[in-house]
Amino acid sequence: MKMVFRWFGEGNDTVTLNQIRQIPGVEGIVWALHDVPAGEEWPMDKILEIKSQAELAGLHLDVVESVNIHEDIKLGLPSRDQYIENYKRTIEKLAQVGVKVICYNFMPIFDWLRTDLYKEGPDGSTALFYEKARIHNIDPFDLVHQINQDSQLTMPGWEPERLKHLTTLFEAYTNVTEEDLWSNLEYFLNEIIPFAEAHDIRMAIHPDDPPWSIFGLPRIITSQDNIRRFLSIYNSPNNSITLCSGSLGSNPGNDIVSMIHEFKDRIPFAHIRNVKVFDNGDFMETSHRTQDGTVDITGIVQAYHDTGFTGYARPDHGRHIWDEKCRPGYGLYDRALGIMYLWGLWDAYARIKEGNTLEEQVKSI
Ligand code: DNO
Ligand code: MN
Repeated sequence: MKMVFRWFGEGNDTVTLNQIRQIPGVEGIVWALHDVPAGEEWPMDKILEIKSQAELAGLHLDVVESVNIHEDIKLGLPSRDQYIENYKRTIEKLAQVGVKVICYNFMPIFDWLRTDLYKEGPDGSTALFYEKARIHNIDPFDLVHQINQDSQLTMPGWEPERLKHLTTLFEAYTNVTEEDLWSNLEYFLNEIIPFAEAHDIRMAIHPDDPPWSIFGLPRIITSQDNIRRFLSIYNSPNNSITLCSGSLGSNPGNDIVSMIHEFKDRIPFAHIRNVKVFDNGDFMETSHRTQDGTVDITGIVQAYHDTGFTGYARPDHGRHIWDEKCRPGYGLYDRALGIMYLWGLWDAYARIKEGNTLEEQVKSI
């Protein structure tokens, strides 16, 4: 397991590279050019700027999250071909600087969705929260407005520029079914995966967050069955997944441990985090500790260990603790604590394995 940490870039993140390099076992940043709109080709000079910043801090830049997909590709419009061309040009450049994994998602209009960015927990910390009843009653425009007001920094997927066109976007999706989205995804994969293969880059789709339809928009990367279907569309190690335990885990019906065993050769990138799911369908992001939420983080780390996981992992989101002022879900403290929990479990399993081997050796004498 190679530990990495998401960084939003100089001036766009409250966490610094020097802080990141001091978290035990972190070797690289997970990055993106957040100011380049979805669909546009990434400029090489900006890519090189991040490369030199990361290298100066002794961190690699193997993982990009995300190169976002233009809505026209998800909608299957004729203009998608130009956006797919741009995507290929970006892949080419990322390969040149040594990128190995590109995370992306195929969710219509929105990326992750929550109703509160700073919901207070029993211990006074705050975290991202999803209130089912509110989602059913709120107008998407009001939600976008509220989220953008509450967050101090522009969040990926919620760029005001893009969301200004919300009405047009919703209209465009009126008759788009889940099957349409599957076939538009297939078109994208047939174009992109051979290209990614040639450039030695693993494309890793992120599951939908939360993994169900919202505001009537189709969502398809939601379950073990659907991930199986996704992987079979294009059978190649370069067509792979970012297994996000928190996104999938907000549906308690999803068995992440089973997914790790089934999809083990197709997971170059793991997001490991916990959520607490309530009986009424609400969920709250929690600390990484298994007992604090509904997701079996202990079992998940064990499954990665047992399957010999050598990919990249990051703690994904964290709570906001110790009065930290940070990007929602992306503070330093709780994510660093999360990493230490993951290493604790990982190192313990490694020791148990070693122990067994020694025992076996003793037995065989
Ligand atoms: C949620 C986060 C997401 C993720 C994007 C990937 O779990 O990891 O914001 O970054 O959906 O494209
Ligand atoms: Mn995630």
